[in-house]
Amino acid sequence: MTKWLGLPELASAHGGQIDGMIGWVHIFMLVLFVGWGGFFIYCLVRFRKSRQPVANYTGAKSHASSYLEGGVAVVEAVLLFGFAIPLWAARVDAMPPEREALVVRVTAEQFAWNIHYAGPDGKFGRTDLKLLDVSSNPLGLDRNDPAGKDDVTSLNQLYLPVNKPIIVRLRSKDVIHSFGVPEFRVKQDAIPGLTIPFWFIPNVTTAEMRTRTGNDAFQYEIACAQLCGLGHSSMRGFVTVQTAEDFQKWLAEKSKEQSAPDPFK
Ligand SMILES: [Cu+2]
Repeated sequence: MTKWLGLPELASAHGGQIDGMIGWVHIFMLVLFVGWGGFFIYCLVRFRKSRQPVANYTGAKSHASSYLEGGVAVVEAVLLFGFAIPLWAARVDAMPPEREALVVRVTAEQFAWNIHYAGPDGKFGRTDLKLLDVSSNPLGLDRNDPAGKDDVTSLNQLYLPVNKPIIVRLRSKDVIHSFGVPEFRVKQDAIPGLTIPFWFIPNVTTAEMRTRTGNDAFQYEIACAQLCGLGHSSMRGFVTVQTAEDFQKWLAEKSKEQSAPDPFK
């Protein structure tokens, strides 16, 4: 229904509702625009100088415009209470249970996205500021913690399984950033000092999207949606949506690779 708005391709379960909302707001604003525009032109003609040489200090006596404004307020209230607030509540209150979802920690920093998976054991390892090293351990992950041995970290590469609820726990190391993936209809600010959870269900794999768009190089992109400094425009991450099997394989491989002792140390 919202193809006419030129929105990006849709690749998440809840995205249709957001598009519907955007569509209705546009339709309603178009009606308002035409209505008020017409009224304006009517006034220009009706109250032109040749017809109305002397100003009338009493003004309009009918209540038509008050009723019209009342009607507009009612439609706006319906948009707000009927569509926007229920949609927002469903996104924010109804988090899926963690055992049915994949939990990923995403930590934004100038100018990169640090991704952290709990690994096959499903438990995040301890992180400690003292272990933080900008180049080798940007999250300060303690590999000696039993829960942290199999954890997987990556830079700017977010891998996700298709059709599974994803809970992202979003943080920032420095300034305000914003995690935005237009195809998922997801955008959330990262605020220093807070961990903000949000969730979505990606429902189109990267491979499917490449066929759908006819673009073999298609990539879902995490665009930082808050101007966060000089390197803001280069703060790009990529999301690869895979089948559940491919994702498990990827996670197991990375976990093995990263838990092996570093041969260069
Ligand atoms: Cu940023």
